[in-house]
Amino acid sequence: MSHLLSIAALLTAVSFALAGEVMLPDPLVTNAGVRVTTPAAWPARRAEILEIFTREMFGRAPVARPAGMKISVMETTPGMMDGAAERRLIRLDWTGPGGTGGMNLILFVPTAQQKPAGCFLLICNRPSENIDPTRVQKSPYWPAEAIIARGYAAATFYNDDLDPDKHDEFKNGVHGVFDTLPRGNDAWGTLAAWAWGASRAIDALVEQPGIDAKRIAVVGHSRGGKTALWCGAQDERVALTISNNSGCGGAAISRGKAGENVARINKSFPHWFNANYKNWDNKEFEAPFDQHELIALCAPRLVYVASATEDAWADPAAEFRATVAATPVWQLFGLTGMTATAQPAAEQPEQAGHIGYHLRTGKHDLTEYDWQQYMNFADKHLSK
Ligand code: GTR
Repeated sequence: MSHLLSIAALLTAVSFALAGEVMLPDPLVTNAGVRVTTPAAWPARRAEILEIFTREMFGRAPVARPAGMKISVMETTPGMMDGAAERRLIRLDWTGPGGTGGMNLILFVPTAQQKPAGCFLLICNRPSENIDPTRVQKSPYWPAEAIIARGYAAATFYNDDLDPDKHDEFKNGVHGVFDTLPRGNDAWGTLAAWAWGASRAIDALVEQPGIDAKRIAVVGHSRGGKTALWCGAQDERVALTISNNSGCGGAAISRGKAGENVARINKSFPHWFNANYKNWDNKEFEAPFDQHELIALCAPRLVYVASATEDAWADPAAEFRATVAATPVWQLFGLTGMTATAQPAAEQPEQAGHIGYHLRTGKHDLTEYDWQQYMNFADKHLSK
């Protein structure tokens, strides 16, 4: 009987998927089945969802800000970018049971600013020439000059400083410094280590002169986009969380997803998520969570999701759907989340609500067009 029931449930889910209407877990219903109807009840429900994503997917960081972490401004250089910006090279150092570690943070602060500037922090998962602090090499992946020209500070770090992007059984990077052995099935993976690094970068940014600690945006592309979402989901200092082409394990709904799926991502990148996430290989429809709830963890703060037309591997439709499915949590606060119900056409950004979205023509990439949309959205919603 129960067998028949589960087949029936599966068929229902499949037919929903085929109709493009996937049944999703409701972010506003608690684990005990109680509906959340007031903003005051959201923090407790948020804590439940956060625990699910920690336990089942990204993993538990063994430490928050390490006691004794040192933040050092190694160098301050005025007159960069023809005088438009001051460059600060910042070093963070920490010690844990397994030794020492640290990260470098590159920061450009606009000089022509009356008030402290909002700041875009990029989690860089591309070779470090994309974030050249000398600005001899320029990349649309981090158009620091354009960010400064729009009155924002531009900060970035290289994800490899936290944990190299290869499966080494979690020996190097911050895992080697902080892990207690044996590692549990819920121990943090590599994306959680990068997200932790983004929060440490924010520790440094909030104490920088000329930076408005209330206007910090975290940006990531693809695997960095998944990371940005996990950082923004946990760290309430992030005013605006930006997912660029994050796809599977990021903004895209996993149930019925086209392109990459949970089993495939766990096989190709066994180090990205925790061991428990492998339990959901080919079981997306049974999981007690889906990716719209990762977005919902940021509510009522600002979120932006972007897709590209040729990025079928990420599934742009599934990325957009997640913004719609997360929207009831913003509505709980009397805010609008995603204002469109149908996926906007390419180059028709939807930016009226607290969740922004655009579809860009082209391939899987983070381009200057994407950056300009993020800054347009920040101009509208991140109060000056
Ligand atoms: C792909 C991976 C995606 C995405 C991408 C990237 O190989 O399957 O999930 O993260 O890499 O980071 O560019």
